[in-house]
Amino acid sequence: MNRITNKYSVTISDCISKKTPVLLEGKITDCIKKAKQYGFSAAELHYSDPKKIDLSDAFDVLENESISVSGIATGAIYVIHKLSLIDESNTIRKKAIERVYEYVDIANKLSSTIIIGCVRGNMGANDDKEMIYSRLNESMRILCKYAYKKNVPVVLEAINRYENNYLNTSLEVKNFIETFEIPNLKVLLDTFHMNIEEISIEKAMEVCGDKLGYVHFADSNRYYPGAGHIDFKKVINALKKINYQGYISFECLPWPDGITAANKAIENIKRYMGKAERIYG
Ligand code: LER
Ligand code: MN
Repeated sequence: MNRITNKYSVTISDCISKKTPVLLEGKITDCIKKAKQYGFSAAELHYSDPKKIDLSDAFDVLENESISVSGIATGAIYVIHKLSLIDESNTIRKKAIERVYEYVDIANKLSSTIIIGCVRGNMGANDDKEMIYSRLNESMRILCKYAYKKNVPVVLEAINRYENNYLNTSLEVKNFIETFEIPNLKVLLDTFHMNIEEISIEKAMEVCGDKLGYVHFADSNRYYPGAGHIDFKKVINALKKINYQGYISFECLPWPDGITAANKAIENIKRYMGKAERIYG
């Protein structure tokens, strides 16, 4: 009988806002201590600039608190700095890839995964889909090769249509990554996006099977699990069926505030885990 993963991670940043799905704010070392105190086994880093990731004391604190860095988000490269992996300019694509390299170097030091979400950019109204896929393919090939040499896993996220206008579903991302023969590239599924895009969240997870490398949990309104209407018992059962052993990272809006949301998220998910076990065995 498969056992469900018990690796929970919380999103952290040097600067959080009501509109971005990050829960804890502050210096990495302080956030790591808080994450441990609230019962998480890892933190996911959301920093607008890799240079702001101060590793000086982080190693000691990570070791003392026996906590890991599960993932490093790269979305700021596009959202803030406007560099994308599919830009028509070779120079901009190269700059975007080089920015990802900076995060990969940190991921290598922290034994973490790199998250490729919004940095893939958006298609223009008149862009040809095949050309866009081929640009993304080329950029991903280059950066996954770099990450592979540094022993860093990479995950590509399915994101809802209102934020990214292609690669919105689990199947689209899975099919895309299967065109690669790169062993360090897997799918990231986020329940908030899935609630918008998928016919069935559970089936979409099952479709990914062992290609699923990372999971973001947030409820239908992007608040903590339990504050909306996604049935997390079913989601947990789907993860169990495919024997998912990766991280469940809480990428939720800090509502009513980040600390309350982080505590509610972990408390509710542990309860749903127990219920899922009783219902589905
Ligand atoms: C990134 O993981 C994500 O889910 C996007 O919606 C960024 O907000
Ligand atoms: Mn996400």
